[in-house]
Amino acid sequence: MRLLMVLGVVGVIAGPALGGIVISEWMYNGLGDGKTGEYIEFTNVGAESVDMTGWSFDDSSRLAGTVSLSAFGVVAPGESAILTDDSVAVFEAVWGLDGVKIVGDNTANLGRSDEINLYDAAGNLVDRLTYGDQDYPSTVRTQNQGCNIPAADYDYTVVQTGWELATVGDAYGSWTSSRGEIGSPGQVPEPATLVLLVGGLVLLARPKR
Ligand SMILES: [Ca+2]
Ligand SMILES: [Ca+2]
Ligand SMILES: [Ca+2]
Repeated sequence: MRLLMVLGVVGVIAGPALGGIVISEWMYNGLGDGKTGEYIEFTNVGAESVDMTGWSFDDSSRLAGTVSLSAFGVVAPGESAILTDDSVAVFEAVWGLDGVKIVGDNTANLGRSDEINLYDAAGNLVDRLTYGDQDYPSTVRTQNQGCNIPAADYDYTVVQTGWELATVGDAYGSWTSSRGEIGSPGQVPEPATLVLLVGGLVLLARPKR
């Protein structure tokens, strides 16, 4: 009984997001015309597919339903999907992507200090990231460079010091877009790496369900 209670508490601390879709990378401004090219990467870090029909995004206004993510459809374990303010065609072209799920023309745009909110089909908050190098000193400013969130930190909802801007050839496989941005949209570490980094937390979170 005592063990179950301890495991339950740990599960709450680990947070519910670890079982499914998480925010895994973001870049608030890019090098497109009018500084477009921002993107948010969502990744299914769970063991089962997630149907994102009816899911939505909003920025700091925190309103479920603002930007539909239904077009992602079913996202497989380990798969990442992208929301951007570029058109889908432009984003695919500048990053050289093929086959990555992308929702384009995002109208709830990200600023230097802003928030990413992910809601499921019932309007429940699934994951959140509040960020801004002015509000949170010594944290990243993701202008023209993405920041991949370390897998061990997926449960955080506020930007952490120590998270790093993407550099070419980093552990996330980041590369340079044709416009000169650096990031790894649609790509996360190999599943084996994810298991090593998150495995312990997932195991601890499991008894909660
Ligand atoms: Ca922006
Ligand atoms: Ca998170
Ligand atoms: Ca990435």
